[in-house]
Amino acid sequence: MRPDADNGAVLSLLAPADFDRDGDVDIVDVVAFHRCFEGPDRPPTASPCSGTDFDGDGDVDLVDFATLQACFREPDLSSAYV
Ligand SMILES: [Ca+2]
Ligand SMILES: [Ca+2]
Repeated sequence: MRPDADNGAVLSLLAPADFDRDGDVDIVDVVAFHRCFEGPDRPPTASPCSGTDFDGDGDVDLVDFATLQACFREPDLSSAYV
């Protein structure tokens, strides 16, 4: 799904895992997440990592990955996170 005036509300719901803001959650977003993945109780050292700590506990671990995984779809398909 691509940004346009008709689907702007849907895109705002996809935003948490759509790191490249192209309207889907695909392998490109997984690669962006992976750069920040450090495991439990270890803050990300890569940059930029804003938005990868989905549960807000200061790390990027498997709990955060579970959220990403729930949103993952093929390229150009909207996320299940709606
Ligand atoms: Ca994306
Ligand atoms: Ca986290």
